[in-house]
Amino acid sequence: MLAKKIEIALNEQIRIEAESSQVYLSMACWAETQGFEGVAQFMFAHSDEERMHMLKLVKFVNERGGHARISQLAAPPIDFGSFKEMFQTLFDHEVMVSKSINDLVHITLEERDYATHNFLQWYVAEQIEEEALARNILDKINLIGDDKGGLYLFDNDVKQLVGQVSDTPV
Ligand code: OFO
Repeated sequence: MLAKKIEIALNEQIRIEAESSQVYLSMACWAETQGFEGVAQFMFAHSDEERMHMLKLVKFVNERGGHARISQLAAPPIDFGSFKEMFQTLFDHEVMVSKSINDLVHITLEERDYATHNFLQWYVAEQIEEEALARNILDKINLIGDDKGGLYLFDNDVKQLVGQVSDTPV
């Protein structure tokens, strides 16, 4: 049985994962309207992945006797300025999510809920991967700057990452 404090914190994480999915969906739409198919595919896949992160939490909460609450979500940005700004936003977002997961893990230790603590280790590992991937992309785009040819090649490169994102087990 979940302690109320844990249930509330997990529900908060459910909202964060759902909002992540919306943010990446909006990024996908922006990239698609700019003609960057590779980046768009990457973002659509990433959006799906975030939804899976959310669903995994939803199922866990309900299975442990809690009630997963599906809440209203904040609207994501619609314009991202440039690819550099967009990937910076993505990186900052993942850092925020990692902090939120860490806070959640901390609460489980305070409450001595070792089952939830164990369950959350998957998210801890996932955040390490997601931050590394975002940092990697950001480094590349910082090298390219505004060079059109470079951005074209970058778009193709990012397409290769789509499998990597969607292969993540949930
Ligand atoms: Fe759910 O990992 Fe990104 O946000």
